[in-house]
Amino acid sequence: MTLARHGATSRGGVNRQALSAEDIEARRTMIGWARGIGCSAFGDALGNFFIRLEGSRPELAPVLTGSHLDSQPTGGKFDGVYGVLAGFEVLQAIRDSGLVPVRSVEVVSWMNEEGSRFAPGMMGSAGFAGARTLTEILSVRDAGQQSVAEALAELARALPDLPSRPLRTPVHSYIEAHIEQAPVLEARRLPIGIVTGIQGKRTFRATVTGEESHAGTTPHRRRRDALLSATGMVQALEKLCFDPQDITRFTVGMFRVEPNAPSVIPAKVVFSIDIRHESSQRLIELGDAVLPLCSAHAGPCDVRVEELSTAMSLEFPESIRSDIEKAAARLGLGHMRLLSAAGHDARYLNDHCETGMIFIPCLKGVSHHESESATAADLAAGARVLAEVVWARANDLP
Ligand code: HGY
Ligand code: MN
Ligand code: MN
Repeated sequence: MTLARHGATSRGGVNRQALSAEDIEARRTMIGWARGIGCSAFGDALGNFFIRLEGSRPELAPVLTGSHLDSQPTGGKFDGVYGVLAGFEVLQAIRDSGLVPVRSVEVVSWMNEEGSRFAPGMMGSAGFAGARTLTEILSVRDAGQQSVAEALAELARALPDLPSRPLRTPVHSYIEAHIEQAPVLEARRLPIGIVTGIQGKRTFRATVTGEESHAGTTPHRRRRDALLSATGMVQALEKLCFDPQDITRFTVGMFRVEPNAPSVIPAKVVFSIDIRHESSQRLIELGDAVLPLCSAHAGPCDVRVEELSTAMSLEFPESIRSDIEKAAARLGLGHMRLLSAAGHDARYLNDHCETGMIFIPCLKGVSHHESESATAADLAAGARVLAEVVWARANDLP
């Protein structure tokens, strides 16, 4: 609730864009908390933020947990933040126990998981794991044309004494706690989800170019109306992605018209395309059809389609899934295995170290919405399972 004040919206949600003033203030709050329990805090070249509890053998690869502090524009209080704070609770519990783990334990907040200010999302985790280069990330600009590099420079000015660490440092294992963002656990009245994997996702940006002209004097035959062409493309894509089993997920969430004036024929439309499917084969087929379909519906306009992210379906290793399952059983907490339909930073850590995720239910499965909520009992249950798994792995000797 304290962190939710950073970017609080009037309807009880959160708007805390990546590297915004609100994001910086949330980090400042956590630095204070970290130092309060004798832990250190540091960043890296991509604006990822870490809190470290030193183990008895600090030279060993640490166990990492966490998620993200940035939110969607009409986001909730729990998406991402829960994983960061559950991780912080683990550090506090270790401190309070007076025990010292062999491996250090770190809590991370990945930069720009949501991808709403800077597209694509998951920049911090992808860059940390080497799936994206620093150069390509730093050059991405937001709608106001500010680059990630410029936003990171503002972060550095705001938190000048935060030491920085290299990217791709060794990690023993990464466990992320997150709300499910779907209604399965709640419907089954189970507090714990053992996440088996993450469905695939391909995102694109389409730029449709026409020509601005006078709404009253330009005859239809002379128009190059970017909005009409763009809406034709969206309708065609919707038909392409429709499936009776309702497994495919197709979303156009961002649709920017320029010059966006009532009496000017739209000269340009930029829109996002987000396609997800648990079958990588189907995702490849659908994603490969995007450009031809947009071109076929361009009419008198031009269209450019850039693929921003390509991520196939993945499975987390059975070793960490069974650790989570055993911890839930030990704690007497109902649990089930399920696939994540939402994307998470754990996707990129999965290529860097042994990785797994713990889900807890959220109210009606609603997320990316200001009404997002979770119960204290479920939040605590997830943190306890996380603590069990993190503690065991932090004492797993090489
Ligand atoms: O889009 C996603 O799946 C993530 O919640 N940003
Ligand atoms: Mn999230
Ligand atoms: Mn999200």
